[in-house]
Amino acid sequence: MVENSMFKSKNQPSDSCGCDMHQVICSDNVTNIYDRYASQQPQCGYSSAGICCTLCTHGPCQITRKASRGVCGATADLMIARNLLSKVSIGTAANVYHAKNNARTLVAIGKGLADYKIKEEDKLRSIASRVGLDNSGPINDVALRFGEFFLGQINSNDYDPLTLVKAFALPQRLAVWEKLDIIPGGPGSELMTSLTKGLTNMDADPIDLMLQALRLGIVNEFVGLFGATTLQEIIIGTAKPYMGMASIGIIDPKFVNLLINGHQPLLATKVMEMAQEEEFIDKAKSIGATGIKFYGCVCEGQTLLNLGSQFEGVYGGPAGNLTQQELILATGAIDVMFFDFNCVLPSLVDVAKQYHTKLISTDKVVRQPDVLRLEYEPDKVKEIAESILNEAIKSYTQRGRINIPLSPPKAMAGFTTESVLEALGGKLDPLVNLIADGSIKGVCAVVGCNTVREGQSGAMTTKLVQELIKKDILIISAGCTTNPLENLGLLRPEASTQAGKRLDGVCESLGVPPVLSYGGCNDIGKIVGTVRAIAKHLSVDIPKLPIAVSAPEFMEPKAVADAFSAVALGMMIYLAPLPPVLGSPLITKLLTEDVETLTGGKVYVELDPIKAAIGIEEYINLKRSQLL
Ligand code: XCC
Repeated sequence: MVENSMFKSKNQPSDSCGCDMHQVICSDNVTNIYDRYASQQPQCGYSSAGICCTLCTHGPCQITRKASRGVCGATADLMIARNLLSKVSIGTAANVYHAKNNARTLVAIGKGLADYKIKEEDKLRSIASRVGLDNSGPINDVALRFGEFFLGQINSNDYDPLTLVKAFALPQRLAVWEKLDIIPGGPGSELMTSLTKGLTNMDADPIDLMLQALRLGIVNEFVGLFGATTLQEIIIGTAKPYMGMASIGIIDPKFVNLLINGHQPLLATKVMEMAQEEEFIDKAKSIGATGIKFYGCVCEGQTLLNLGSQFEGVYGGPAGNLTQQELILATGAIDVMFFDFNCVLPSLVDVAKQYHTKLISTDKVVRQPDVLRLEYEPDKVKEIAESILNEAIKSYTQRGRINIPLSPPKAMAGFTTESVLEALGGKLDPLVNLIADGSIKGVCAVVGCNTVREGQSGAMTTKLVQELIKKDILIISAGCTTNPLENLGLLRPEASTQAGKRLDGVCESLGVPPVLSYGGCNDIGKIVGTVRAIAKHLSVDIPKLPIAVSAPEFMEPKAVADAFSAVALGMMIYLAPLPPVLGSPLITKLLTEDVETLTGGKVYVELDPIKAAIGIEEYINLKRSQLL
């Protein structure tokens, strides 16, 4: 690969495929996330500590040695609490939006308007009866009833406690939330209240703002993440263990190639289904391609790998995460990239032009100037899918230079509460016994994004995971964090030799890797499902379990909302990089210590992955000693 003077930043991809492609994109003088990060240095210290406010025209204000308050009188505590609540609001809104699209699809299926068949009938009937609906009769009638019920929950008032929360939360959790008065009502209404509280000179009580953030955390889990995962599974199927491939190296230039990006795979599964029809295979062959293939980017790539067994030979695997999005296009071998939700870098329009890729937006919330819009509507999936395939076939003929790095690693994915149970003979007892006898010391979820901050870009995630598995702590991953773990081969069953002896023994006997991928970041909802099942099985509340959560390279508002969900659920969540709260000793202490006395959950921050692994192990050991 060509050395280039632009290839100068210290913050490079942590994997060799990414490094190679970074050199390519730099040699081509094309904008990319690594170089833009370097150009932004040094970044603002006030914002990093959370002590700035741009809400009104008295400002912008910063808290400094000579100014302990903004012009309006807001303290650092208030600025930080208000900013945090605003991030939790954005993140919760986004997850609920995703859930709403799934519920709309259920309604359309129920009315016979959408070209989908319910794949998980039992699951749908079971959740319908949990919320008190009639679950008998034709399955499409149940889909209509549940879909309309779910949309009704989204639009309900914030003074009526949500049925979804009352039906699915553990009774012990409900009691904790009742005491704190944070059992939420409808998401739309709760979000309106939250944003109103965040107005200038409105709610000036940092503690009240943080309680509202916890309330949104509950909405985020029981409407956003639940709707994004469970409703999706009902429509397109539940994941099953599957051995696939990952990394940028999976792209096969002989095929017409489509990159799927986002979080909402309903449309993508339909496009992949149609790509297998003779009509499209013939069209691809007529222009000299071997066939049509799909790859995933960001979380949808991981979610689709989990459904890999349904798309054998069509879905090539997850090519990369957000930090690699531009690098994937720089291969020159992606003919169409279609995206349905975050994360889509705003720079893509320019990058795509350089490498011939045709961009297509498939949801009204993702728009870029001059990008073709074929927006998802449940009753139009077939015609949208057809147009996407035709665009890809057209674009294939426009290719220029191709640059594909190294051979890709294998990756086993497709885990979920059901498949973990299946691997253990259909019962939770074996898992509980393995934890009780120390073969598995505990479980740590490793979720969320990767950032391009120096020392991160996957490096932080992989170091943390390598340390944790050495300590016999089983990893469940979800989100873009899975990508660097795949690139390092940690999702292969053979990777268990890198784990401690006891965990290695468990993985070997079950034929699974020490990192179990649950899919994309929305699939965090499925991780919570597993945790809830274990707690229920043991008849204890969630904070009693030797289970921790970590987001070692968290990046954006959905992750902040997820962090508040974890704290509300009573779990410790480890975060890096530093969340923008350190300018307020009050909020820092509240989130890292005091909240534990309220919900049983807390935030743990540590920038060194080795020390972080020790901290997580100590937490797990403490929970073990209290439980066993
Ligand atoms: Fe975006 Fe989920 Fe984060 Fe990946 S993991 S960088 S949000 S795509 Ni949520």
